[in-house]
Amino acid sequence: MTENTKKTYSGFISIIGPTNAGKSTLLNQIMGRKVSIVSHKVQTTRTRLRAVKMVGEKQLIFVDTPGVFKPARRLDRAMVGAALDSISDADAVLLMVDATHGLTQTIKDLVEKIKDHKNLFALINKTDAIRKQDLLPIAAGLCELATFKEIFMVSALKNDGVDKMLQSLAAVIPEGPYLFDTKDASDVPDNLYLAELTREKIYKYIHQELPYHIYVATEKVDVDPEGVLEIYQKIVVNSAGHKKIIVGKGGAQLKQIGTDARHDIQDQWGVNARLHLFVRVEKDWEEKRENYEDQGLEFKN
Ligand SMILES: Nc1nc2c(ncn2[C@@H]2O[C@H](COP(=O)(O)OP(=O)(O)OP(=O)(O)O)[C@@H](O)[C@H]2O)c(=O)[nH]1
Ligand SMILES: [Mg+2]
Repeated sequence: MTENTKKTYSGFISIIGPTNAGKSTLLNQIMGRKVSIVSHKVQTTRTRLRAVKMVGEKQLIFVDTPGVFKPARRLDRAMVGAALDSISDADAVLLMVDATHGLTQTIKDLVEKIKDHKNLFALINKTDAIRKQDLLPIAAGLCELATFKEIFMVSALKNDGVDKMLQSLAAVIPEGPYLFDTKDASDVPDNLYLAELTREKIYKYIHQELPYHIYVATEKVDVDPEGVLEIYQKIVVNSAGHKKIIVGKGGAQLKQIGTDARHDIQDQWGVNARLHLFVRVEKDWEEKRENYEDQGLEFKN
């Protein structure tokens, strides 16, 4: 068979589930490196993110989505909207259940919305965190809610069950031309990814509600004569009180966030970097369209 008669396969797989189930952890494990930020807090991922993974000759385009929860604010609606919109063009849907929470009402409501999809899969994640005998009732409960092609038991954190899952998902990818380059990659623009790393550290160190009310944007990246990246970012908060918390005593908190983010950038990109963080108070930033576009989100009225 010559090169141009070889069959190609390509398709989208949407990872959907409640917030904090481990969707981004799974995507990073699939890609073998960090492409999506992770935190122990809920509502970490804000926008849809695509990552291409070649499994043999098949191109699997994974879509990480914001977790599904009951939206209250405009930002919440944009996040949940981005998640549900991803289902309509998906060739397969992977519903992620957090084994430590089981079949919550959020899962049940979500299954109602997706159960007619022709390639519906479920994944019970965090199998490392519960007893084996507690897994089966979750799987049985899922079977009562919808018809799943397969239910995977996975620990995204420990990379257990991920390869087997990839093989099963690859089997339903339709024949068609490659939609992206055939090298593993994600579609997050560099500036947004750099901002995400800083936002991840804010989720890590700031324990109040505050992380849900900030956003980070990369304003400029320069390269100095020694080849060091000079990265300028703004952290937008909506009150002076929040600014005080982020900056911390004598600037200590901001320094910790910045140092950690810089180390991450240097490790991942193999460069030297200086990270300049500015905290700006912008009351009502959540009501402004341009701040959504900065984050790759659609502004919804
Ligand atoms: N024990 C255990 N923890 C996990 C596993 N997968 C993810 N986690 C943890 O669960 C938390 C949430 O992980 P994320 O990947 O950010 O979850 P998410 O579903 O992307 O969350 P949102 O973006 O907020 O919707 C983090 O603290 C992870 O370390 C797992 O397999 N086992
Ligand atoms: Mg996430």
